[in-house]
Amino acid sequence: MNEPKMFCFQCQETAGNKGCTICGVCGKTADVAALQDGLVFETKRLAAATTALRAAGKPVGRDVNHLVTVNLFMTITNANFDADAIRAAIEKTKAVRLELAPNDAMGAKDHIGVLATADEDIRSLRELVTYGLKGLAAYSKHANALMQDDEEVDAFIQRALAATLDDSLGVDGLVALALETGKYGVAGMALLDKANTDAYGNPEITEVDIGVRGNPGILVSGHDLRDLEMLLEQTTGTGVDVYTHSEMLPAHYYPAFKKYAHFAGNYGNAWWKQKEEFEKFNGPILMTTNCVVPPAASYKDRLWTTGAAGFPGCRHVPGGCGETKDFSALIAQAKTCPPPTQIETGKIVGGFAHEQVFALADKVVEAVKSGAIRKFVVMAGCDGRQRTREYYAEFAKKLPGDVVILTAGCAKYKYNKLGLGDIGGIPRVLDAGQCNDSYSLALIALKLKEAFGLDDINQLPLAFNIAWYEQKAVIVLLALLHLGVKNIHLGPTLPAFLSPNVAKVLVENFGIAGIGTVDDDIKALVG
Ligand code: SF4
Ligand code: SF3
Repeated sequence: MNEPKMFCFQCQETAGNKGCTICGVCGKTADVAALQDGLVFETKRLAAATTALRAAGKPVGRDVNHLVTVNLFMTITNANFDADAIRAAIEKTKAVRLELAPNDAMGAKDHIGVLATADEDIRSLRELVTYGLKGLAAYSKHANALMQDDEEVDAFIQRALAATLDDSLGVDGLVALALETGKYGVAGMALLDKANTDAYGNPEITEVDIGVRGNPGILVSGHDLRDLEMLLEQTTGTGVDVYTHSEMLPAHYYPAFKKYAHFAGNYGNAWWKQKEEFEKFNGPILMTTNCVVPPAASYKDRLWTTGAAGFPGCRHVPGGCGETKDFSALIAQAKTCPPPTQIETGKIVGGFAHEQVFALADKVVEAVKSGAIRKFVVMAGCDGRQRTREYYAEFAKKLPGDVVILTAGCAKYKYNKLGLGDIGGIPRVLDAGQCNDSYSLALIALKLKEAFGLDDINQLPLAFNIAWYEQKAVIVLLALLHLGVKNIHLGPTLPAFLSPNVAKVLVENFGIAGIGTVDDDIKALVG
């Protein structure tokens, strides 16, 4: 067999559900894959140095913590395709490590890339931890952008990264580390929830327009609310409207953004439809994070990146935590563009994060007690382009009318426009927000547990049918496992990075299962 040009199996779309070996299904080239492997390794090496410093009672600066989180974020699926940006991050990381630990003599070559670990179970667990940490780093980075940090989370990210280079750590130690990653996943999502709600208020029930207005517009995608805020401020009074795309939709639910009259609505759907939708949007598009699809030439000069996102040939708006980014060039471009072409009309409703649902708790509990609501199904997670994901639209359509869907993340686009109705005024699709707002769903479940006087979250009339795609879903999954949630169905395929033995551990201890047919799964999950 020929040597693979690259090896990556971190996302759900990995080739043949085994691994991308020639180029990424996502569009990542072998060169960029090698650079990302190098950046992950250099970041782990820096983490080993900072972990040693902490063990010696020495402090580690916030800028070093932020470097670790941004580096990991850059290697998440569909975040950064820009070889130069990744190369620069590698050089910066090396320089910081040499400053902190001039005598670090670790052999590099043995640790770079997934296949450097020969034993498939150790490899599987190291990658499970690494991908969970990538997701956690992404969420930390968003909190950092709002000037909130949790030193314990950062110290854990670095300790766990270092542990994935530790050859003395066997299967049991790595399983424990994966579960501990889930614990810090909860802490990381709590940090981000606090950062978002401190800055922008608690999400509230909101109708979001999905049509267009007559002005030129800027479309903002990704997950970074601080970037959106700066853009809204800088576009005020310019005659340019701002629309959200994909994971930025939940920004409309926050009270603080409602004051911007030019915050026009949500345009389009989940990330994978961006080629046709960005073409039709006509104006500039700002990608604040993943998911970036390699752009068509027709709109490449309108695609801008910022933060951890990047694409070669697309302009990047610089700026770190606490700095004000300058979006004037993007705004100037918008003014020269025609208004967006309408692709949909109507409204969608969301904003069912924890405080809003707590305010409705009596109504919800009453509906369950009276039998009006039979069950809740958590269908949070990611959307994707594979046909097999039609399963989730079908599943939502075929769910009995007395079942409520709790969602977060871009998975919702498979069913949030189906008009699934309501139960006594409670919509059948309750959208808490972005994938990180799965934390809200966990708080809602804990609140229901309390309201019903149960000892165990698994006794609730609640089932989990989660769709995953990239590494943020991995940290959400590990967080749910840490909270004691059992019998999660995960699809459309189980991760390729789970070796048969590691998958067995998850099945036996947590009842994790894949998906089957829609009818069988509805029977199994809601009876
Ligand atoms: Fe393949 Fe996914 Fe890795 Fe891209 S991120 S190279 S699609 S496994
Ligand atoms: Fe979506 Fe990329 Fe995961 Fe944040 S935008 S949920 S896939």
